[in-house]
Amino acid sequence: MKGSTHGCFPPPTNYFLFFHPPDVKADNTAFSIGGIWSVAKPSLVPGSWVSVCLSYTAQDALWTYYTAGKERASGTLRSSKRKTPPAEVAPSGWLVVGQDQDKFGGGFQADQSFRGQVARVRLWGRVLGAGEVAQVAECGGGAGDGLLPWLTGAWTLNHTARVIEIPRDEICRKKGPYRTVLSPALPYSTAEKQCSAIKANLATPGNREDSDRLRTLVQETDPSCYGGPNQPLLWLGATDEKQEGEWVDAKDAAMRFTAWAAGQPNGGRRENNAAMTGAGAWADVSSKVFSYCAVCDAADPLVLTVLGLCENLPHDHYYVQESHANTKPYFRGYTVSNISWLEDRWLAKHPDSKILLSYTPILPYEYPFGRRGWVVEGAEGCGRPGDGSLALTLTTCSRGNFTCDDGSCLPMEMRCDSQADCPDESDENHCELMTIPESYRRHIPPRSSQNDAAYPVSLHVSVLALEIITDKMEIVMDFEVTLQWLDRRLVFSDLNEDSVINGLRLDHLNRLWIPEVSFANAKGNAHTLIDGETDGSILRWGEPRSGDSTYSREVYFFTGAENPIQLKRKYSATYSCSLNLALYPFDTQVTHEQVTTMKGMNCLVENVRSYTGSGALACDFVLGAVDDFVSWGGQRRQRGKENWNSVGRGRRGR
Ligand SMILES: [Ca+2]
Ligand SMILES: [Ca+2]
Ligand SMILES: [Ca+2]
Repeated sequence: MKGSTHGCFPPPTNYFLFFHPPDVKADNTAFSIGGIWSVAKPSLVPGSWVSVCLSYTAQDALWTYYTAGKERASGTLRSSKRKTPPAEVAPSGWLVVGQDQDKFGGGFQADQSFRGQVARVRLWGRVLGAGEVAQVAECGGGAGDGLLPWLTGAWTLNHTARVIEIPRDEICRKKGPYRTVLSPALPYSTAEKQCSAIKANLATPGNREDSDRLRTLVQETDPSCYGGPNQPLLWLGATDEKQEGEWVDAKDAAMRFTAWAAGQPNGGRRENNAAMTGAGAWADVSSKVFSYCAVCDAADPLVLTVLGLCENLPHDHYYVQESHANTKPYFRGYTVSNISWLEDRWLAKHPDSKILLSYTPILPYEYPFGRRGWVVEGAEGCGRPGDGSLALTLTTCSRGNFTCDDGSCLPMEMRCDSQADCPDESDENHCELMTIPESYRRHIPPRSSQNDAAYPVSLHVSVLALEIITDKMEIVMDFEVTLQWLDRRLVFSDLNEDSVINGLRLDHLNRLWIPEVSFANAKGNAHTLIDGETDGSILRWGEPRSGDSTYSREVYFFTGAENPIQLKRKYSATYSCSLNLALYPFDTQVTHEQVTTMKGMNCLVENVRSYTGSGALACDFVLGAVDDFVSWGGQRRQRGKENWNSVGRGRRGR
């Protein structure tokens, strides 16, 4: 099977269905038997032939899913409604390939069809063993043809489906290496980087035959690489950089085959890389001086995902390197578009669309892998007026990874964590942290939900120091106020587990609604402040949601409904004390720190009781048990007590 499907869940008339529906997570393959659905993964590698096998026994409802001859998933097919497994399949019926039938033997829709190639579909009347499945995957005949052999003439063709001849070797050939030619001549370090950006290594031939194939591939792809039989043609992955005289390939494996020209290697510590001549002989050369063509070898086909294509662009999001054309790799989209090189630029074309995307590299050997500025012709960028350019990312990185501008991949956790991890440090660029919608009004407090008028804010006061000025009967208190609240109007991006890294700048804070708290019985006008001393941050409490492929950078979004804003600031306030300190320290007296909310916080007061000092603050104090006087929509969250406890009862110690 080779290609991709677009379809929808069918009515229950189909006894057996097996496909890759777009409404199931993209990595999964779905199937149903007798109307009961299940999902298996991983799915197919797009653009390359893969054997797919599903086995099922009606007695115990056991299924096993194989791709490329290996077991990938298994399970039992039962539904919550129907405890019994589906009945055995009834005699007579239709076997439809590439479509789900909406009615018996028909009701086909072109936009729900499989797009790609299918070969050697067979059905067996028994469950094949794992060994047999592996044999079938390699086009071996051990399992026989089963109930239904693959007869190309036996099928009725609908719509645009047609029969093509595919050489058996193309389906059954041993996989890899998948080769990508880099040309024209380029420096060694650039070639190495380009290969690594597509999860490949600089090629080193494994035997004489392979050496000839490599040479022919380069010469045929770009004749300009060939300078004559005795001139270097391409870089090899072979190096003795680490240990002089000990040559290894690009994966650090010992050489299985070498073809040194007479007298080579001879460069000692000055020449630590190998190049192959037009005649296939090797020489050690310096990586710093020369430029040659190169070939990247990968175990899997080169599949590129394009990020940043906005919705009005028809181009495919996935491309597979199918061949080489015009001296460069040629990428075919899952449906009909392609990415190819023409004269001096890379073009992404869709045959049915006048919209052309192009990228013109500064240096002719630069590839569009990674994040690049593309020009949009025939349409205004992403629909924004005057926007004819677009940042597109062509990436080989898998889900959960971030693509650096140069194409290398990092775990998403390294994105915006204040440490440069990409070779070009691009993981720390464009760390937006927060999106404030245009409709945001900072004088309007957030709401906890549609029906809820009141809004909870957590207030935590932590006393840092107390000084008693006996002659004035005053207490000077140093304390830290922590406020936490949720603002569901906001969206945060790429939050870090360490909230220090999610720090909000003053200009952020000045655009947000901020609760204000005053220290009512302190002397003077004492209240919370937003200034350079205020420490604002976002706490990552919720699960991330991945941005879709219209974003040119992989992004994790966090909703303001789950991830609170936190403000911390230290204050010093003077309280007039009505204590009689004559007997101090031999008695117990009580004073209050009064905290009230003010200014635009009438909605708060319902849920946040003002703290009126239910416990005493001690002069030589002990901070004791605490009150939880705040709840988030009625649900207290356990995030470590210290975050939630107010300054509590202090007891005068002795
Ligand atoms: Ca050397
Ligand atoms: Ca040499
Ligand atoms: Ca980083």
